[in-house]
Amino acid sequence: MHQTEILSNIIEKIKGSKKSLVLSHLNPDGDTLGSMLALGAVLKESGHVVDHVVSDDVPEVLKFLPFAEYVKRPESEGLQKNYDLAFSLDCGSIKRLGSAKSLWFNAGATINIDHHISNEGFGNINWIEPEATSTGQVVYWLTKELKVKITKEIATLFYITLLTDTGCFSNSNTNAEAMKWASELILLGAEHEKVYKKVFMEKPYRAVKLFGAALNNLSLLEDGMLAWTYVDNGLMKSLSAMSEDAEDIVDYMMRTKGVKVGVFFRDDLSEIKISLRSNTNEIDVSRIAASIGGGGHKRAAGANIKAPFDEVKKTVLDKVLYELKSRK
Ligand SMILES: [Mn+2]
Repeated sequence: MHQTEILSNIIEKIKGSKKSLVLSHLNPDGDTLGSMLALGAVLKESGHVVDHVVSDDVPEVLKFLPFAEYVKRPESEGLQKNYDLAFSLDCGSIKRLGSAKSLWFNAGATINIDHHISNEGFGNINWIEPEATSTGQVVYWLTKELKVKITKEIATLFYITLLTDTGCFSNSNTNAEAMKWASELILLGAEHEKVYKKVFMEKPYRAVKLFGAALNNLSLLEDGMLAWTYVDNGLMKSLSAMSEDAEDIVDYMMRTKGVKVGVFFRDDLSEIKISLRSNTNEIDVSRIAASIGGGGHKRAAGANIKAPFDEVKKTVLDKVLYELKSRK
């Protein structure tokens, strides 16, 4: 199922190298961090010296992840220089690497591993598997091929990529393959109960309050097929909320009966962050996101726009309404 030639190229690169850099995307989630930390451990096991770099902070709810203590910022002291290899995990576009971009460009070879259909192919080697449940699953295939032992910690990291990217086994990518993989990981010792509890059942109070405020702002359009809401910077500030606290709001909106598309806006003063979700294969939100400079998957995508909120709101909602109307 995976692309054998690309895979053997990557294996060859890994075998011929010693110093590696592994990178997650801005505003890191369970998939990008889980796949980066798992790959870091696998490369170490293959004899590499590895640096783990993210341009944003690791969200509080993900700090418990095995090896999360290794994560550094691009500007941190003590990073190696002249990497043989740089790996980008779960980043659809080079922009998503943030200020780690300069480290990426200085590496001997760059390897882009992802499952976003919209991936721009910005690496020397690009291994993009849109059918993979998570980027973590692509790293899992690589690990198997490298014949590195999957420890309990690595299995737990893979499990979190699966759990978060399937929306706790509820999204359209929750198929027999995903369930089979979950079973394999649990047999390998993945701490599945702990992961679920830590990520989903220990939200900070401020995040739960933010959730409530966002749901209070919820509106429906187009006979209830479009749900949208927003939070502004004033609200975020009054709750001392952080961007990570707003992560799940858009997914929760999609529980509304009859909703086909959900849009969530967050105005953080410097720009408007837009999250898009689709409940139906008829509407591909990655195309809508791409038309405003973002990207993602068919059913989950996003973009950031520097423009006044009312303008952005109108542009995005009009695009979604157009899609909904043309499919009636
Ligand atoms: Mn992902």
